[in-house]
Amino acid sequence: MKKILITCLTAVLLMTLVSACGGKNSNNDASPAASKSSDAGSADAGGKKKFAIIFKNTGNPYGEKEMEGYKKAIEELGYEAILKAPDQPTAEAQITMIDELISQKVNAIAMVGNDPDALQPALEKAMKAGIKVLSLDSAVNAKSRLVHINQADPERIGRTLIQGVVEMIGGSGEIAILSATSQATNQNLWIEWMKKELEDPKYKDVKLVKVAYGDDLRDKSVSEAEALLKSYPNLKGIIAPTTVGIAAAGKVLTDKGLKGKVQLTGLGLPSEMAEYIESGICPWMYLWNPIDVGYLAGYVADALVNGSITGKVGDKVTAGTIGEREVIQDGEGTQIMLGDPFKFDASNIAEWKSVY
Ligand code: RAM
Repeated sequence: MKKILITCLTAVLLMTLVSACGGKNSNNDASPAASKSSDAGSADAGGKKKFAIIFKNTGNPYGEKEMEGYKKAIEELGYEAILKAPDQPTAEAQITMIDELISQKVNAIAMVGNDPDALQPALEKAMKAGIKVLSLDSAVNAKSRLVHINQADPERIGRTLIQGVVEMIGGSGEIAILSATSQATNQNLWIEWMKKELEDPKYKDVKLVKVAYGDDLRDKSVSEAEALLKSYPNLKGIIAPTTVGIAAAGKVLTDKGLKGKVQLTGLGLPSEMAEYIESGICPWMYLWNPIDVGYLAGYVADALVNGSITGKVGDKVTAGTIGEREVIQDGEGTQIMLGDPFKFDASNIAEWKSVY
């Protein structure tokens, strides 16, 4: 118990992620009454406000946690949450869902984009209809949203993952990346930073041989991991910046008995990765709390709908148990940052695997 408390406390200090410890914090001062005071909302003025979220695709436990956090926030505020995700992680499938939500006259749509640009016409149509649009986790371009909810600093994620795998492989050798889809904004941004980090001459003996795409589908990620091992027999390390990819790679490396021969790191859910961290297949990995990403998005969606923010730099939102966050610049658009990523290894994974 003491250990759990210490872990939680450390995590709170490091990440300011209060709800990561699973605690039901009572200092929820984002008053639903205040939120309901001005209705800048779209059509459904009379009934309960509807807040939608569209994740990348179904069958991803990370996505389920993110949507769970969004729902929690929206229900705390007294509104209705609509959770959606297509079977396949494509922009086309998300566009169909956006059109349905426009017809349903929802008040807000929170997008986890399968493409940075392809959703623009549909999301602009939604905004013209009075719907407040934001993105989270995987951004849509600045014209397609009012603000983006970013889980953590992309530069830090990309650079840290390269530093991690290089340490694991002892400073030299071939490495590969097993990503989600080739259009995923979040993974592509992290990969850009990984490549920038690799430009440092200190990595002259490290070679990135391939970026493979498992599309955040379990089976495809498994076969892409197998293909990497086959095509690159000297491969020494895999970075999977996706929870689906890293779990698939963990299984493949375990099944093939490659512990210690091919190293694995990336971004993983503690609940799915505990066995591979405990066995040493994946010495350590990183993530943030996906529930908190969704929860923050829920409070920001409400602030956009009730008109207390517009999504411009300097706007402030008090997000329930997470506390206050400020809107900052993000290229041509704006964003709100959740916090720092958290490192999971053999020393702390046991405490975290039941949390998310
Ligand atoms: C997968 C998804 C998600 C990403 C995590 C790390 O679950 O691609 O968008 O943030 O991995």
